[in-house]
Amino acid sequence: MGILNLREVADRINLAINQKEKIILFADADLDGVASLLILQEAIYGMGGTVNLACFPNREEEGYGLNLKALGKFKNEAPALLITLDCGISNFEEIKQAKKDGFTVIVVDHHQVLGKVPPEAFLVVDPKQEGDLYPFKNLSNTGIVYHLAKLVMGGSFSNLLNQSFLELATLATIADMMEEQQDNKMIIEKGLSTIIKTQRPGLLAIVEVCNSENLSVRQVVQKIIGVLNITEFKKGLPENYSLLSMASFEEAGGLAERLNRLSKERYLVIGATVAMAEQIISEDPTSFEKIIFLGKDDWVQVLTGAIASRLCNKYQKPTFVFKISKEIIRGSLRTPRGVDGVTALKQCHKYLEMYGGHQQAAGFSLKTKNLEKFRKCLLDFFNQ
Ligand SMILES: [Mn+2]
Repeated sequence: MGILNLREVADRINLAINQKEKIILFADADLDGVASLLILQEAIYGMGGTVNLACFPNREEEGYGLNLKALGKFKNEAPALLITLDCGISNFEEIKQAKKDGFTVIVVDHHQVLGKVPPEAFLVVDPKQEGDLYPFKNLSNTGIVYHLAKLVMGGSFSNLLNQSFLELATLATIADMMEEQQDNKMIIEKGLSTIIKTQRPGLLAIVEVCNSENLSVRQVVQKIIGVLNITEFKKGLPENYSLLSMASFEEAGGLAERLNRLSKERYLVIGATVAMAEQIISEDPTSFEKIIFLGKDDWVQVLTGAIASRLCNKYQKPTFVFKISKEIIRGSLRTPRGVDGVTALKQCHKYLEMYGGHQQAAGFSLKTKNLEKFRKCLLDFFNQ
């Protein structure tokens, strides 16, 4: 049994290519989203089609997923096929709006389904949705798109492309911390076998920056992910995407060096923020007995996931880390193994604007005025 709706989505994309419909791809800006978009884009080009717009939400400004601000920006492109990648499964309102605007929306996501799939979406692919009989549920989004690309390209899918896509899927699977079993294990084994000598110029440039004699392939890949998984935007595009889509190795070299420097700075900021959080927790341990719930107005929103991960590892408690601004708060949640964070968010969703993710790693946003109510609700939930 294949992944539910995957064949239908591939057929719909081929129809759009043949009828020269506009195609817009909208993906999360982390490595899984970026790799998903790259693969689908290259498959569409491989079939003689065009991607009219490749978009990524800037998390600092737009938060996670499809959002009304982004929709406003490309509203004039309708009618078009709008495909969300590594996001979309919880964008009920936004997809409703997109449909109203004249878009045919397809969701390709791997995050938890919040009860139902967005009803206004034309087609939804998500192995976690009801009725999906595909046995393996923990593919990265890029892993799903890899299968989609195969279906879109059919007989035109070359060995070279297959290997290149597997390299991207490998990076995404490890970056998203998907369990390395079954399908994922296979993807990673194949991807790692060629990644150091990759044909993709931008990836080769970052390999060169991260590689050194004493490191295993796996360690090099971990370094690459450290550099590429969180990203800065430049001219509206995340720089990891810019790098991985560059056609010349020479051009890519400079950007790879710069991203590597940026990531080192970023690790210093993460370290300093974690230290500050630990200080706050040690001064008032009773307030953090059940959950770690912490945010400041000068914390960097794109780093909240990494900060929450470290704190959750150390304290082994559900950990909520967020950046506070005047109107809206955005943040990340990490939970110890066996604790389902999405269910906690679902329980308190009336205080939230937006939430979603995986059991162990999720995101949320809320109005600043609801912060205390949200905290109380979480405490009630985790006190049960
Ligand atoms: Mn993902």
